[in-house]
Amino acid sequence: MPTIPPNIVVLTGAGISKESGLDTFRDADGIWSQVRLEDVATPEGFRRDPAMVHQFYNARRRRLAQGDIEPNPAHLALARLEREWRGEVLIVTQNIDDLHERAGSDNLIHMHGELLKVRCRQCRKPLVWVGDLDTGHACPDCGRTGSLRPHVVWFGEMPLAMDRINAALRHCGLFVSVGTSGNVYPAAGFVAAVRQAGRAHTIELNLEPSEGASLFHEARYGKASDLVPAFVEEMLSRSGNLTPGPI
Ligand code: BJW
Repeated sequence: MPTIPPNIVVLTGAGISKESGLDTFRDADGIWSQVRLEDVATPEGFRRDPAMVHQFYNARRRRLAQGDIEPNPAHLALARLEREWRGEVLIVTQNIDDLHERAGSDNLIHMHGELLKVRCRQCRKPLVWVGDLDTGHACPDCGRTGSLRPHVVWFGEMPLAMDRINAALRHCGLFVSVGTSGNVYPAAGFVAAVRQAGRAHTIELNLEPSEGASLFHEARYGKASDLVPAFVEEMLSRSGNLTPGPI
């Protein structure tokens, strides 16, 4: 009987993009030390002051477009894993940057949305948007002015593609969490969901133990650009593409 390699789900967070030059949220120098999340990452904040929220995301969109922001070895290694692993590799990212795509990952879900898209609150259509957005812009589809908002998931809003994510978590043989602090649900609950399904080995790769660290079978601590390429090399060099732990 041929060995069937297990499907892999990789959850990524802001830590994977830190070495590409993008700020995390909750580290000492992170985004939440610069702005109040209630002001910029809630629907209430956007209703109160849309211009200020646009300014916050415009600055991040401009930063993402700067020449020095590029995928780092961790993004590139995950794209290699998807190409060379004989089972399915699904990346579920909480990040709104496009560094996984730029690294070559195809099977990717942006559960918290995408910085380079906006959507119309009237006709709900997401659109690619690379420049600045302000309250004077009209939706190119329905023509309504002031109805465009960043295509991101704020606190109190439902993350995207949850049905597909939950199905993948139930059926994977390996769950890997990279560069996330485990503070924000539902992503913070994925490891528990995987453990409950009882099939998969679980690994955390992070700079430091996350909030849910004790729930993982295995953990490695250090920079994503060191840990992820080493982990991928290890996975691909195992004969038959088998996981490191029991499945
Ligand atoms: C490195 C590194 C290196 C550094 N190498 N590693 C009470 C209990 C439970 C849940 C809730 C509750 N009250 C409210 C909730 C729900 C709420 C929530 O979780 N709140 C918590 C704060 C408690 N969640 C929601 O509201 C979500 N929706 C939801 O639950 O819907 C269900 C529902 C809706 C309505 C009614 C009923 C039910 C939505 C969450 C949306 C999160 N949005 C944001 C902003 C997105 C857009 C943007 O980017 O601006 O998403 S917040 C922010 O946090 C962003 C991130 O994706 C997310 C996670 O952060 P992440 O990635 O973990 O970053 P950090 O900074 O926290 O961690 C980085 C890690 O990397 C650290 O550990 C570092 O050590 C490490 N690191 N350098 C490796 N070089």
